[in-house]
Amino acid sequence: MLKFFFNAAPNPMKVALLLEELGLEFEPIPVDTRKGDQFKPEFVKLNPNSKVPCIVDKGVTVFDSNAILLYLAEREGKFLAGDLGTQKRAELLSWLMFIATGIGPYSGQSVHFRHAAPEPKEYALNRYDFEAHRHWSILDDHLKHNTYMLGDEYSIVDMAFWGWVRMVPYVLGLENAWEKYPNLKRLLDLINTRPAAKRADELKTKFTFKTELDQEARNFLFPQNKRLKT
Ligand SMILES: N[C@@H](CCC(=O)N[C@@H](CS)C(=O)NCC(=O)O)C(=O)O
Repeated sequence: MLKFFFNAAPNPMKVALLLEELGLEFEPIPVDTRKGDQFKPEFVKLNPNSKVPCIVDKGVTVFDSNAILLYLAEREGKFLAGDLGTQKRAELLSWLMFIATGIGPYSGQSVHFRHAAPEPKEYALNRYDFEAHRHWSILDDHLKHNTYMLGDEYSIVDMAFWGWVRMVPYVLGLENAWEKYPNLKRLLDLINTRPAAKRADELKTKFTFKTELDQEARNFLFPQNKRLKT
């Protein structure tokens, strides 16, 4: 059976949604990153990047969330919104990579500098907050004229979007984020009506993950801090 290594963070949640949408049978395997499970040798053999998500299925290992979305959607021939060589295919690749290389990293750094980094952090926070807003504004504008990310058809790009968009108020530190970005909220609400989204969301409730961001968790999540002078 397909093994799904995950936690409740945005990148694994994209894959949880696709697995549920495809109706594939899978074994969820929790990776508690605040306890350092991502660095266990047996996990690093599967994902040398020591991050979730990762899947192993039929002898094939895939890591990195958007790679997994593309791999499974192509294998199953679903949620791709168009055939190879079409304009829709080009849009799918463009938006999928935009989410992978823009939305994810800038939102992640915005969270880090807003909620976890020590002072002084004004310069870094300003940069990542600015870039997170810039990336989310592009999606909000795009969604003014499109029901889903690729127009009328629900695809893996919407699933990649769903993983992160749920975090937008936290990413931007804005309780009223949805007033600023109503089109993001509209698509979030639309995806949330899907039974697969409910099931994906419920997955984390079946396991207990460490929630405290204590020194042990910080050492695992922010290993770069070892290099700082104390
Ligand atoms: N590019 C990777 C990023 C994966 C990633 O950053 N995963 C986070 C959870 S969303 C993680 O494993 N964090 C634990 C750590 O950094 O040690 C992907 O899209 O899968």
